Amino acid sequence: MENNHWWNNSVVYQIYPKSFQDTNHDGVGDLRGIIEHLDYLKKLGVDIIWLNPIYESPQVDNGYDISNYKAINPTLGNMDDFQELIDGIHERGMKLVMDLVVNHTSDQHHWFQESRKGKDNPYRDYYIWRDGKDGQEPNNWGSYFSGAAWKYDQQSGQYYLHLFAPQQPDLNWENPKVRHTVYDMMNWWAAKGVDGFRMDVINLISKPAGLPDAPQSGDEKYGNVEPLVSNGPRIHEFLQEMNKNVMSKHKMVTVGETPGATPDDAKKYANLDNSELNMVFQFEHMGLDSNPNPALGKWFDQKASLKDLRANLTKWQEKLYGIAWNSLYWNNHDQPRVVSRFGNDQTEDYRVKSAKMLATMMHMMQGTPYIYEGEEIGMTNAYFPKLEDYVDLESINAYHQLVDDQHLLDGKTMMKYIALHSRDNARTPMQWDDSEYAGFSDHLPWEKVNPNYKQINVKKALADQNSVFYYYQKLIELRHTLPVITNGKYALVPGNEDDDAIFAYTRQSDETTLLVILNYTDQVVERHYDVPTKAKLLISNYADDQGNTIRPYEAKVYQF
Ligand code: TEU
Ligand code: CA
Repeated sequence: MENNHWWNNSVVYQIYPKSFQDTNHDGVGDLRGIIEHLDYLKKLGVDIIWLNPIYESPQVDNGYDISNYKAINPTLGNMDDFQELIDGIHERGMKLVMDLVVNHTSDQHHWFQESRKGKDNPYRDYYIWRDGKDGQEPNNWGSYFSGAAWKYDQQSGQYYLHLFAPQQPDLNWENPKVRHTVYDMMNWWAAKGVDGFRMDVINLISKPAGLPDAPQSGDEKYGNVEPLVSNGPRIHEFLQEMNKNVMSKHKMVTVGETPGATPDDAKKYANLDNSELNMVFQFEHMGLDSNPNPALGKWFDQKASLKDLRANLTKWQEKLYGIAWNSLYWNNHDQPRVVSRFGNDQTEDYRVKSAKMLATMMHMMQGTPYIYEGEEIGMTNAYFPKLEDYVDLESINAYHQLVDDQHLLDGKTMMKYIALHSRDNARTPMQWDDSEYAGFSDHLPWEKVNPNYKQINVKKALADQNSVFYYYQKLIELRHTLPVITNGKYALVPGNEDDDAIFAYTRQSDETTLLVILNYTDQVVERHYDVPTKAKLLISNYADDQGNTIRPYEAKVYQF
């Protein structure tokens, strides 16, 4: 099975613009800061750059609350900077993917400002308004950011739906005007040269008819909306319509963010027939270390076991093969740092080795790999100790709901969980060098710098041939030069299913086979694999190969 789209053997680099590079001394990253580092990204070898939202926004949720879809946030730059950025990307043979946030807008968007004026305003039906039930919210839905998903609006006497913050009202996709306005806006950006979109929570846009109550269990204060609103009744119709109106007219790449999507859902969203999206971000492997109590959600301190991780990644590789296309990721702006979460950041040696091992695990699979800024130098969680150190509303709201309001956790335990799982771990400034503020800015940054920036930074990584950076560079180069990484069939090595320490899989094409051997632990183990004598060691994170003896966090890939 050949996968021939321009993006099939591409690697994506995700930039969180606010935290990448500040150039105008205000402590906030900006578009000119990205322009300054395009040669760095070219050196790494990535093909596509995805930017988190750079549109006009009051920044209640760092740009995921958009007040004007066709304007650049002035803190980040202007349209001329944007043009220079996109030209700079294209001149270097790379592509640009923008974030598309159309499940909701900001409450400052003029559509919502109009909508709340009253029931007969022409924009009323752009959003989801309902009467209360017995003096309460219209249903039991809880918001992703704690509290109810409904807010009562005094001015117009009804509640509006917000699956995220109250300042992020949900758009009404049942209204064809909303849909076609979105398609026009997408075509407007495409005309500016944008090469694709990452679609924020795109599988939440079709709400179930009648908006029934959501499942609610035990300690949960509100119903859990995700099983109810994800993959809703008209979602495939909407995406096919979008595809006809937008994607089919351009050489675009699209990735949908789809919490709650299973492989069967992904087969529809990301089918190779190109009728909807090109791929989706699924969340199953991101949920393996969640709390067993649903009321506590992701707040927990246990590591995912190798058994669960291997079974999950294997399921996605096998189920989508020949039918749909996978995205491959460990990190993004919502997730803790991979080396701290699935690897080991306790010693410098283990940090480097485990970062490379986890990179190998993902980058040898079938799909499109995404690298999140700083992952390529092995940046770690920040482990900030105090609630005041955190900026993100998700962590702060969750603390107040679970500790102060519901008394489900004591403050100390919650702070431990936040240190491990807060989204702020991903959003600390990029560590460029060992100067004050890590070379990110010469002004106090909007979000604190990780205190380990003197040890972990780009300058150091570029000066060390054994750094995590050069390992990622090599993985990217292998993907570009070996078609088996794009097209080969994935299989677990027989007998590996129950191994507590080693993950071993193969990728096979008519011409060649890759054997990937990964030690997920800090233990030395002995394993025998049939490696033909003519096999070549393609890449490894140790200086030598000790055959059947596999050292802590060792990763090796043979080709034969
Ligand atoms: O995230 C959607 C989403 O699923 C998150 O709420 C996720 O569950 C959570 O962040 C995990 O801790 C997208 C964006 O990636 C996120 O940054 C936005 O805050 C959110 O949508 C609302 O737009
Ligand atoms: Ca700035």
